[in-house]
This record gives sequence, C-alpha cells and structure tokens, in this order.
Amino acid sequence: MPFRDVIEITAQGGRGGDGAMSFLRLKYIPKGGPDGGHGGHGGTVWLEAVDALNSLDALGHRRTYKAPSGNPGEGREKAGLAGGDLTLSVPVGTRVFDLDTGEQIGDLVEVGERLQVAAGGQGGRGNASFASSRRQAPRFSEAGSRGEQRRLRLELQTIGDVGLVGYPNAGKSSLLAAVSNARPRVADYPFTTLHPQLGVVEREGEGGAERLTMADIPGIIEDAHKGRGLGLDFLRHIARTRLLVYVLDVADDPVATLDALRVELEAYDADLLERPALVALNKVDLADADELAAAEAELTGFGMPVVRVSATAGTGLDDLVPALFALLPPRPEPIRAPAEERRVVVDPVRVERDTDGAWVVRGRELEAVVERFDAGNRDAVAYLQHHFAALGVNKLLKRAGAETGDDVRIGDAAFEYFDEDAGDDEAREHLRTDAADQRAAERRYLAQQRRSEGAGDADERADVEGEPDEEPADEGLDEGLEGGDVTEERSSP
Ligand SMILES: Nc1nc2c(ncn2[C@@H]2O[C@H](COP(=O)(O)OP(=O)(O)OP(=O)(O)O)[C@@H](O)[C@H]2O)c(=O)[nH]1
Ligand SMILES: [Mg+2]
Repeated sequence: MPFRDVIEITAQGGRGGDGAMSFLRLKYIPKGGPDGGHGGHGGTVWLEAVDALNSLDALGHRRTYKAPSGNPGEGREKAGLAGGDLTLSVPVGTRVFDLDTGEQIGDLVEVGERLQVAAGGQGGRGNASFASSRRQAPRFSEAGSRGEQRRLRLELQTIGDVGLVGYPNAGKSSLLAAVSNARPRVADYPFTTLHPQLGVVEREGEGGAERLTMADIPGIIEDAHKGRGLGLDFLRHIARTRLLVYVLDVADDPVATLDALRVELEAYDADLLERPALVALNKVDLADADELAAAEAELTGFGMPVVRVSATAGTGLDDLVPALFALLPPRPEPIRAPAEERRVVVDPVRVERDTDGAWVVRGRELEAVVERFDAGNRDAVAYLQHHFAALGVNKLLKRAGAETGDDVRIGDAAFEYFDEDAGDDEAREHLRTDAADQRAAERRYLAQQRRSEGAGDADERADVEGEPDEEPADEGLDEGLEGGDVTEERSSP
C-alpha cells in the first residue's frame, strides 16, 4: 500500500434545508396563518486526530467529503431534521492548510483533537417567521444556505521527540529496534525503510519510568535535495523533533557522510542544523580500534557528543539512551492563538457593468442573502429591500450610472433597477399600485381572520391602518430594486 503523508481534499458542509411555505388549513379556518417551519442545518465536516492511524492513506481515495444536507421545514411550524456531522479521522500530527489561501488552519497534535473544516449551511426560515403586523401572509420562505466549501491540504508531520537521520543502510532501523518497542524492517540493502516509524524508548528514572518517542525515517543520500533517492520529503517527519541523532556507519566515511547529511538538512530547513544533536557512530563491532579512534577524533570537531554503538551487538546502548534523555530539550508549551485574534473579513459590495449592459452587484454577504430567496417572488424581493438598503446597493448603482429599467444581477438572481429620485412617475405609480394592492389584500385577509376569531385585536388594527412598525421599510416603494415576475402561489421558495 502506498504511504501517503500529504493529500489534498475538498470538504463540503451540508446544505441547509429550505424553510417551508405553508399556511394552516383547518376545517373551520379555511385560510389560517402562515405556519411554514425552518429547514434543518446542514452537517459540518470535522477532522479528528486518532491514535490508530499513521498515514493519510485512508482519506486519499476520495476527493470530496460532503456532510449531509438538512431536511426542509414542514407545515405546522415543523422544523426539518439537521444533517449529521461528518468526522474524518486523521493521524496525530496532521497539519491542515487552506489550499486557496495557503494559510494553516489547524494542527492536530493530540489524540481526540477536533478541527472544524467546513461549516454546514444554515436552515432557511419558514414563512411563519416572516409574518409581521404588516405582512401577515408572507408567501415566501428562505432557502437553506450552502455549506462552506474548503479545499484543504493535509500534511502529516510525525510527532516524535528524537529523529534518526542517516544514509541508507547505516543502521537507523536497527537502532530503533534495539532501544525502543518498535520492530521496523531491517535488511542489508538501501531504502529498506519506506515510511516513518515511531518507537517509544523507556528507562527507569528516579521518579519512575521516563519515555521519549523516536522517529526513524527513510535514508537520505547526497543530492537528495535534487530529488535523488527518496528526496527530502520525509524530513517533514523529523521537523517536529527536538533532538536529532545522526546515525553513521563507522566503515562508510563517517565524516564525509555527516557533512553531506548536514548539507541536505540545511537545504530542507536551515533551522534543523540549530537543533540539539548527537552522533551515534554505528557498527563499531566491525571496525578496528585505530579506525574507530580516528573517526571519533574527527567527528568531535562538529561540536556534538559522539556515542559508539553497535545496534546489532547491543554495545554502547547503555550510553546512548541516557544521552538521549539528557540532551532532549523540554517540550515547549503549545502556542495557541488567542480566541479574540479573529480575522476581519472585508466584504465590500462592488458594482460592475457586464458586456450586455446589465449591472452586476458583487459581495459575498449580499450574494449569500439573495441566493436564499426567490427573486421572482414579489414578497421575497420586498423583504430583501432592507438588506439592499443596509449594504448601500441602490446608492452604489445610482452612482455607477444605473437608470430605471436597467437589469441588475446579484449572483444568479435578476432584478430591475428603479431610481426613486428620478421622478419617473410611471415607475413610481406602478410600484405604488402594487404596494397598495398588497395592503388591501392584507386588510381583507385580516378582516376575515378577525371575523373567524370573533374578536379583534386593537394593536393589530392600528398596524393595518398604516402605523409604522419596527421592521425596516420592506414594501418596495422607498427602494430601488424590483423583482421579476410575480409568482402568486409557490410551495417552495
Ligand atoms: N555488523 C553490524 N551490522 C549492523 C549494525 N547495525 C545495522 N547493521 C546491519 O546493517 C544493515 C542495514 O540496517 P538497517 O537498520 O536496515 O539500516 P537503515 O539505516 O534503517 O537502512 P534504510 O532503512 O535502508 O535507510 C542490516 O543488514 C543490519 O543488520 C551493527 O551495529 N553492526
Ligand atoms: Mg531503515
């Protein structure tokens, strides 16, 4: 099975369920009030670090991971079921990057740690929640919003305390096997080890058992940074270690080897050379005393401790293990970004002119709101007006030179621009009539409801007669965008 420690996937939150458009129908109340319930929220995609994995293979088979959508709302104010969350297991040590921004959005270093990578969409509101004293029979509801979509790069960076670095065949895996609980493959040919291995080294200290983890990686050769051998990619797995052990074969020109290894490490990340390190001069069982003494003398010139060992004969391990514990720097406190350090997202609304003469209004927030309503539904468009006003859409259009009757596109929705200051009497009259019609219809509806309920409500009546209420202007007269064709009755937004 191929070992994958870097993968690219797309995480897609579930879509929110649509809000319902429904009116109560009972035997004796032929035209009851709006009772469309909310749609359920879409599921969220999470990553969770687990102990049982040591590669990203399991996630590499698919490109996109999508959480379930929320269910639509129903009549009688029944909310739709939320989509369940999708949790993807990753190995401990997985770093998560946003592929589009390059930004690191998380680093899962502990078992059980979770990271939200794509939020589910919001459920749409049912028409019941758009009812107000002036709009008692809203014939529209809100569509669920799309779930967040994020292209991700996952990079496994093994979490270990000590990293073994050396040429192929130097005896790194033999050493890991000799001092830890790991049983890696050992063989008399280069590149036996093809992916990182972790082992736990334990010793009895004064205060009880002490442990450290040791990472063995594939061998590195000269010019690995030019892609020779397995390249430098596996150095990623020692990047987090706090102590490096250069494993050198005493019979294989150890000084030149150490020089070459350090050149390769520097090419990957110069910081690696600053890290505490020691030399394990291996296979001493095969060397004669003079050869050993000469090698050791030269190696001390690098300024790090040199320990003579034989991984297979077990010599020197009693010196090596205490040296590891002694030289390992303490684990730094994890740096967590303070919660208040939130990013400020600037989302300006922009107006552009398309080649066909239509105005295109762009803005993430604006497009997201518009997307959730039916632009062909007059009630919905009237409701949208206060969003347009709040975001300055009409002013922007006017400043850009839009004229009454021009086409305006926001996302996939099309509107017609109406300049309320231009003195276009015809357009004004047109809208005024619509609004008046609507109010008359509402009045009839209310009167009917009052009759069926038997008693009237003073507040309600006052509102119908034109008292201002707390909602922003939403009847289309004072604002400049008008919806397309009016759809009289729709069962969904
Ligand atoms: N005589 C002797 N042989 C050793 C010693 N250490 C390792 N070997 C042998 O050297 C060969 C390579 O050992 P490995 O542990 O697989 O070497 P490695 O550095 O992990 O090699 P790669 O995984 O290919 O990079 C094996 O045949 C080992 O038995 C030692 O101290 N003395
Ligand atoms: Mg090996």
